[in-house]
Amino acid sequence: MSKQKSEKNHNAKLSELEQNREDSTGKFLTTNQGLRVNDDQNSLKAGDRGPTLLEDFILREKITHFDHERIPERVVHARGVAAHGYFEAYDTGAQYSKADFLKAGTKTPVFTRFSTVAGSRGSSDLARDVRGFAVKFYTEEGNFDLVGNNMPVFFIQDAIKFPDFVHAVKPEPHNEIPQAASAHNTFWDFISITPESMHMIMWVMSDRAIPRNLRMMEGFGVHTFRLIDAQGTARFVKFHWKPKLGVHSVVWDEALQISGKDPDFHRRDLWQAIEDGNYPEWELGVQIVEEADETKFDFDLLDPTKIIPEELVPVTKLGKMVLNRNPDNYFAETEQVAFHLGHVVPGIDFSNDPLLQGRLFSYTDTQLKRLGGPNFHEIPINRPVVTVHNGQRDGHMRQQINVGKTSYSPNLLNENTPKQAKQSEGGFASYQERVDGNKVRARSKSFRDHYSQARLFWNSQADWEKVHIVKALQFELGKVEEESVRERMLIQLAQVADELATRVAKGLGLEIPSAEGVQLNLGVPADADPAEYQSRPLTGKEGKSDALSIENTPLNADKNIKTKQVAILAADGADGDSITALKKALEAGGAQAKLVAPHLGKLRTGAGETIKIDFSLQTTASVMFDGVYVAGGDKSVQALTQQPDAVNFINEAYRHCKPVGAASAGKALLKAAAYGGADDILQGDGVSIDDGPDAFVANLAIGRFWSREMMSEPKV
Ligand code: HDD
Repeated sequence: MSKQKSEKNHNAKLSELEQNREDSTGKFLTTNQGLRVNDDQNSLKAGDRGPTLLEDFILREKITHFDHERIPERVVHARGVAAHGYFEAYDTGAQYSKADFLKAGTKTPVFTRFSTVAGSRGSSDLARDVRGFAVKFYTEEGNFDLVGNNMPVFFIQDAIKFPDFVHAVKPEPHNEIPQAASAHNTFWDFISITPESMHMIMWVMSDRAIPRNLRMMEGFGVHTFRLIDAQGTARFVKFHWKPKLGVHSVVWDEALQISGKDPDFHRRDLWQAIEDGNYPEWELGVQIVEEADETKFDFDLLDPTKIIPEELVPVTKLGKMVLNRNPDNYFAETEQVAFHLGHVVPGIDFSNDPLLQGRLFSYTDTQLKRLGGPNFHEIPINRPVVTVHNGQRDGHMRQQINVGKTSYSPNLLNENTPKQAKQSEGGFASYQERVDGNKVRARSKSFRDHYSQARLFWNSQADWEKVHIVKALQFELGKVEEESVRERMLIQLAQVADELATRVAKGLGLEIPSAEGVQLNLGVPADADPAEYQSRPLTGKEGKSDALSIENTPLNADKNIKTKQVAILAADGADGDSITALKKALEAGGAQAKLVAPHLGKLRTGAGETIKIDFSLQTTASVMFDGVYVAGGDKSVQALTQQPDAVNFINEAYRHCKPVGAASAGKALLKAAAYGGADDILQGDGVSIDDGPDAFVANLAIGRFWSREMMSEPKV
């Protein structure tokens, strides 16, 4: 590791990792035993045309290690990307939690991993899916892991259903198709008879499931947790991560294309933003509910398919997270990091959410398989920044050399140490919740409201968001081969909102069937009366919650162009001044301009200057950018109109509702790209024909122009 990189954005965890970093620059090649290797090109043979000798320990060591390079991928969340950074506490948290890392001004190193859920490690970033959002805080009291998602609810209410749910969404077992996609029979079969999933389905069918990048999505702890203050008072909380850049998504057609053009789109974006110094930031917040208020809502705080609407309980910000350094090695850090909900510190505790309770088992168990044994906490990325002392010993790959004779307690040979810590000394003591109940396998009646928050979500969406949800469902159910599954889904959607079901049904060419006789899985134990488990009927009071709509996220209020990517299309003969002026205006606002031309290398402007080209039309596409601008210069524009890729570039950007701009000569390319009336494109919202950059930059700040989609796409 170069000294410069290892010292960049330094924190306690990064310096702790220093002892494990290896840098081969300028060094001799050695075996794993440190022996210098003289010939790494040829195996040891009996004569230069003879057989290889078993004696060749160098060959054997190299091949054996290679043969064992792979470990099992995560059973879910296999594809991910991660970064280092820090969390800095505001002065708000200490009154609710005694956790050391929430004391005002405390800076704690973090390692954050984002992931898709269903796809395998080599799948595409742009699958329609939930995104994992897992943060490891290396606090002075030990590691705290907040293992959440970018959606605030989950598909199921009880962890015992997790394997069923995952088996349904994963590729089908007989042919392992489709990869990283929920658009298939088994997923929708399961969902169509599982009403508790309907709220989550609304989120997954919304644009939240196809983020523009990982820096522009929210995160949620999902479950209700507890914060415990210095006096021992507990309060229920829901954790939220709010991105500084607001919430942004792509459209489905874009997602499909990005999956082919750059399957690493999100991973690349995060990496590049950090390398460019555009450090992503989120604020951590909590919704706080006093214990006395636990039952005052018309949903159960322990039910992970429910949110607490922000209108009922606002989010109190506790601090901010900044990701400011990429890992040095993907496998060592991003692949080997092991998160677990049960990694908590004093001041944070659990609730009885049955999904949370099951997760408390699953995460350590899965690491034993994935990382191969009980010492995975010793892997550098998983080590806390504080020292570890206990009587646990041995196991595969043990790193720690425990000195002394005692690995048991009580002992007097080592003064009964390591010793227990009092709470005043930082010892963790579980919150003493009073629990009194019969041992039952059952689901609380308070969990039987399956539809009202799904409807709340639907009601809260802007018109364009509703269009996207309808289209997503038409796509997903359109890929389902069994008509009975499609029909059952229409019955489910009709419970959420008639309008939703009717619009989806139109695309499927189906009528909404009667719900009579459909056997739903309502979590009924074999000996119970199904009537007792019926979903609670909607009350008609579902209303709206502004925070649920992407349209209302902070960036959309505070419009800016920070970190947006713009393609400037040009060919030889382009007007260099129009390129320079736009670049300057974009960079002044924190956006990035890339010059895209028919060929790579240098572009020769009309005035004879040369400008470096960033991408050829072959190596990029409009779906990689937030907006497209056509440089001036008749010769350049004429050349571009002859290039199908350039015409397509504009056509797609327009279709995806992005800002499209052109210097006045560029009109010709826009017209060539128009579908429908050739002049319509010039009048479209968010289309600017202007020799100066101002109008284009203003449109870029707005983002997408959904009115175009409403006009040009088939109505759904
Ligand atoms: Fe999980 C990984 C988030 C329910 C069992 N989960 C995993 C990761 C995230 C989540 C972000 C990836 C961590 C990483 O980057 O390494 N999981 C969630 C959320 C859930 C949830 C927000 C619901 C609120 N998970 C859930 C249940 C179970 C699991 C109910 C099992 C009963 N999850 C796992 C796992 C994984 C995992 C099998 C796979 C890899 C790993 O743990 O380390 O144990």
